Amino acid sequence: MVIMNAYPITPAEPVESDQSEIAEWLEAFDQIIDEEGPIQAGELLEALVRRAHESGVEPPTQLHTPYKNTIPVEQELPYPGDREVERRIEALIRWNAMAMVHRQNKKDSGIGGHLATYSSLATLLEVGFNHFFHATYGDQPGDMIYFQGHASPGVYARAFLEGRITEQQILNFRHETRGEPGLSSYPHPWLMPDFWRFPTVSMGIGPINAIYQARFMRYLENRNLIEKTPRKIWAYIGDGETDEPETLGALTLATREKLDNLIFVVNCNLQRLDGPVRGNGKIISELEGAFRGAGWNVIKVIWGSDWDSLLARDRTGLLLKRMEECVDGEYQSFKAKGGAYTREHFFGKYPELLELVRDMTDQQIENLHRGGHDPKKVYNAYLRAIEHKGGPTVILAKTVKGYGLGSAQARNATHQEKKLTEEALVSFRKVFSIPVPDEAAKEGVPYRPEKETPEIAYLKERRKQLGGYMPARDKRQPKLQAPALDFFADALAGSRGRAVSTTMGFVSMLRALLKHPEMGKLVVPIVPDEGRTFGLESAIRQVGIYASQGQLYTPHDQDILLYYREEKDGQILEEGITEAGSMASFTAAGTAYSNYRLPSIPFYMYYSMFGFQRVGDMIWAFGDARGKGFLMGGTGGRTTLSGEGLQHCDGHSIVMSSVYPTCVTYDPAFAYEMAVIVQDGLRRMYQKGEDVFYYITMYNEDYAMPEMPKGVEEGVLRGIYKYKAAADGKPVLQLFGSGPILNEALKAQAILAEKYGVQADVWSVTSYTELRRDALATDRWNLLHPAENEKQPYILKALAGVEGPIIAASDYMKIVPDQLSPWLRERLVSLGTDGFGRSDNRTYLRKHFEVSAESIAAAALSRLSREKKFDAKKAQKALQELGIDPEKVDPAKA
Ligand SMILES: Cc1ncc(C[n+]2csc(CCOP(=O)(O)OP(=O)(O)O)c2C)c(N)n1
Ligand SMILES: [Mg+2]
Repeated sequence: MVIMNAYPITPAEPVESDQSEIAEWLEAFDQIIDEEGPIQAGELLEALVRRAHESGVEPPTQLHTPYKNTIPVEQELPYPGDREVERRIEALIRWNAMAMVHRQNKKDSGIGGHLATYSSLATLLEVGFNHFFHATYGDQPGDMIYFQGHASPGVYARAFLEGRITEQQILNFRHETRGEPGLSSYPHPWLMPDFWRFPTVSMGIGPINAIYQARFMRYLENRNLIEKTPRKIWAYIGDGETDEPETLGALTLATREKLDNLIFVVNCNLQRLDGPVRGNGKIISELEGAFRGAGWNVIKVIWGSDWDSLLARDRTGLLLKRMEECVDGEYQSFKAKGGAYTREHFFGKYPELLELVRDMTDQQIENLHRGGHDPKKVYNAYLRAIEHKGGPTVILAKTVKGYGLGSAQARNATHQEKKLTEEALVSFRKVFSIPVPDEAAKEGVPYRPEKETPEIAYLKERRKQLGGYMPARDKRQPKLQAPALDFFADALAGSRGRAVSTTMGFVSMLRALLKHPEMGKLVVPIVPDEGRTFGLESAIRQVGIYASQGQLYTPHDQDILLYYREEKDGQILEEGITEAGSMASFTAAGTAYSNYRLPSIPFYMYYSMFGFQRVGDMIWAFGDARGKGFLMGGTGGRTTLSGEGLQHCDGHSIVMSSVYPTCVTYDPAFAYEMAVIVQDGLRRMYQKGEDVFYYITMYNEDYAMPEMPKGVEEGVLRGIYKYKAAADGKPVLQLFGSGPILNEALKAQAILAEKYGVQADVWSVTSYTELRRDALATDRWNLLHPAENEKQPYILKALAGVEGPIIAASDYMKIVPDQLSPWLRERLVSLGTDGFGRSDNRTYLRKHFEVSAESIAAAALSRLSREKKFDAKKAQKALQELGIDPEKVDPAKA
């Protein structure tokens, strides 16, 4: 039996028990540790706990260990690096990180940047850079590092010393738009595509993405798409950041999946932006409980080596008691107020502790380091972490926010500190013995030694040993050949009268793609427990659900064809009910083309209501990361999803998707439109290498899917084409429809013609978003080229010579067609589903939201009458005939 987290258990406060008996037991236990070792001692404890349970004794739940380092001093290995040279390198990096922010704010006040985060993180990163972070394993990708976003100045400063970032870039930190190379504020692959890989600065996104990245790595390994190597994923996280639900929300997945390729390092500087993270408690202990409870291997690095001898001399345990009784608010004050204060208020509480530090000066007390600033402690923790088998590890490293920033250190305001006073600059230089010349020091300018000093040589050599510089992102685009459109022949042929939904149409296409000789294995279907909603059972049978352990049970439905099939090399990521987790998987799969040089093609199918509005920030980061793939918004439309009501019926995801610069949105009505769009998406993203991703709505209304008319492909992709012309060829009116509401427009066309003698064309609008983008780009070009012939946006070209007002209806909000108002002006009347949803059937919902065929016909007649093309009285009467109540409540407000 292997004990994952063998640790000494402090017995609960004895209640009137026999102290001497307890002492005897402890002595016996100590003997077992000495003679048999910690593993056996742990096994004994486990056996005792089991026996206690059997005997009805409730043993105390033990999620916390004493407030000291997890690794005992005697088990530490010596530091393998040259401590002195590494100290000087770190000092240079600290200097440049500080100088970069300081100078920029002197030059351009308010430009921002952070000094305090990196100053607490420096040693934690440097030990990694010098000894742990592998750039590559042969031709296999190496470790992946999620950097704390606000620490980016330190990461730049290192790259500057490595010679990868120029002085001009450093001087243009946060000056990105001046026609000269600059540096982005935070890790943004969009802005620095050969440097940053993982956007992390929106708190919580880094940690959850790191967990699912580690899982995705295993998925690729288990499916034999990449080699198994010892590569690790390191995520550096702020202690304040752990308040985000995304940070801690997926911890159990990491244990369940035994992700020993994952290491979290929490930079516990005890502060966030406004003040202490847990002034009245201890964040390290709280996190220890949370991670341990979730089954993680927890390594605490609380005290630096200079505490070792004090702890060794503390025979009574009083020092540990004092450490445990202090809350973080007090620990913060000790670092903010210095040695004398710490003597008085920390050690001074007990005369014995004062005695313990009697021979130390105040300065020496002030210099008692926290574990996260001690390379040897950090090194040992990292070593344990990478050697740990069977599950993820978290290192809880205690640090000081604003470490070394003089009067800013450990102050509540330190996070916002952007500039240092001259006095602080001098002190900074002194504390770290920064080897920069006087001039540079006084001015706070960046400094890179001109010639190859021992520091620079060492730094480069270490990185060479570890495979190369980091962070670095591979910009190359592995190219795939997209299948030709006729690969989706079934969808193009239509359903031959059978009523099916666009969702079913899509699932058939997905199943075909899964069989594609080259692309099939690269497809990654992702679903958050809605597979049956989308009719994925057949795909589950076809390629199986990924289960790292295989299927340990016989599924109860094994005897039916479409049973719940789990496989070690299953292809579907069935995530359970977590849209955030699914989005994180989508992110790992959608960026694998760069991270693993494996262009996996994710299709993430979900309830469209629980996408952009639920995990929108993660989608934003996906765009930043240059992610590719297909977001498939299922059960789309406020009136098409019947019965589910206000929290489910989506009439706005298309509005939200439109704000993501690299998101290409489509709202198709028919299976052949879906086929044209998906084929083109594969071509653009994976063949042409464009850094875009797709959002495509899918609906669950069944109707006959027509065969693709000739020559509509371009219109489908640009966003609009004429689907059904007026019968007599003389339309006075244009009807736009999207998704299933196109059918309502077609019915309205018939009503108008048959009952009112009004002829209309019907258009399928697959993307208002793309039409608007094209029109905006055309207008911009026209503005910038006044001397050249004006160009026409596609929407106006498509409508050239077309008469009459336009009634545009969709199952989304009116603002969706309104996107074209600048070009269609008063011609455009938008009908849409503004307002909270309801539970009812489609007929009633469409009536309520005024997007039914009758509502469209009524709007058309009303509009024509305003233009004096239809008698107003007749129009009013028509409303009545069509069952429209003019005094009905406005659904936007209902
Ligand atoms: C989602 C989100 N909310 C708020 C912020 C603004 N913010 C930036 S840093 C920060 C405090 C970070 O504290 P912590 O995680 O402890 O990191 P530290 O700087 O202390 O290392 C906040 C609130 C953000 N970046 N992301
Ligand atoms: Mg913090």
